[in-house]
Amino acid sequence: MVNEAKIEIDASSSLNELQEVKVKYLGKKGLLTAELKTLGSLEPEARKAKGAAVNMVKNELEMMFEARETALKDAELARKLSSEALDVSLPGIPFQAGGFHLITRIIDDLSDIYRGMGYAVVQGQEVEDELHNFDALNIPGYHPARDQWDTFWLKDNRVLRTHTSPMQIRFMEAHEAPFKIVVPGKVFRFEQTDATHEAMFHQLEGLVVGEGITLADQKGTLAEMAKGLFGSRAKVRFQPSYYPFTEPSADFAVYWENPRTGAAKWLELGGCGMVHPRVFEAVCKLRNDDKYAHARGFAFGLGIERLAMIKYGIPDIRYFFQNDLRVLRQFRGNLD
Ligand code: FA5
Repeated sequence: MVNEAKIEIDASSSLNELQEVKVKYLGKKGLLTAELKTLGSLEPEARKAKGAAVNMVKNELEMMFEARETALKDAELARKLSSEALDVSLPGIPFQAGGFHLITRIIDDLSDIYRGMGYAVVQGQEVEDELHNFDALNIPGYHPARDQWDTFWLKDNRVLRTHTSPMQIRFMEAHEAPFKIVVPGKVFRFEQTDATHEAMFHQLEGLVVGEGITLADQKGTLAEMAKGLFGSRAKVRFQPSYYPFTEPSADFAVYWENPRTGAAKWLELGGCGMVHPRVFEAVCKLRNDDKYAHARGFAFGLGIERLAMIKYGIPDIRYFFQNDLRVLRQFRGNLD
């Protein structure tokens, strides 16, 4: 029986087949079990002898089954391993790394420069009321400056803010002097778009209020910003200008040498000036106290797209917002 079983065990090529052979010999109705059952009818002497013989066969069969089972399992594992093998030397599947938009990166850079000078970076709201966008900034309804800042009106007389300056009012309503803040964010204007004008663009507003603040502090601050943005040789120039909410007012330009072309030029960045007393008056009215009645401070506002266009040689402001990845991908790495 052992020889026959060995042939069948060796011939079984899977664990299932082996199990069938096992049942045939060792199962409840198996051949060996049948032999064991005959023991009862034998004389004690013969039973003892046959019992021992049958047990030996049983042990031998069990060992053979176990050995074959191990061999089949090993073979199965080897087959699986080779079919599921992973070639770690193959190149990986490439994926596109994302990146921040150039405008976001410039806002981050500017915020860092101002944080370094002790400023807080605060956010305003994009939908404003007429009071904060115009009236409290000394731009009453009849004022011609309203034309310059024509914008999108909502049905309830609110507007998409035309500049970040309304945050001057909101911040002073809720905070005490002295303080230094910058406010980056989106602004909106009813513009005929062209290469240098968009209907939505970004500004950075600055406001410093405290005792003894002068226009010299304003100039020093902007010069520091210019050095942070354009390198230690950058300079700042003021030109007389007019804004209803500052007096005196100036437009400021930065002198910058382009490291790629070597060309140097003045670039207009934005407006600035000492906060107009009427702005402080409006704040006192809104706060219902006189804490800002004798305050002094300076304010400035600059256009972020214009800055980016000149620094990075982008010829048309509309490129920023057309989602053309060929434009945007150029600015994923180091900026300078
Ligand atoms: C203002 O908006 C004032 N609030 C700035 C200010 C703040 C002055 C505080 C004094 C004190 P202006 O309208 O000039 O000013 O806009 C400021 C800058 O925004 C401009 O210098 C320009 O860089 C940018 N800008 C203006 N209009 C557009 C436009 N349509 N598209 C892109 N950039 C623009």
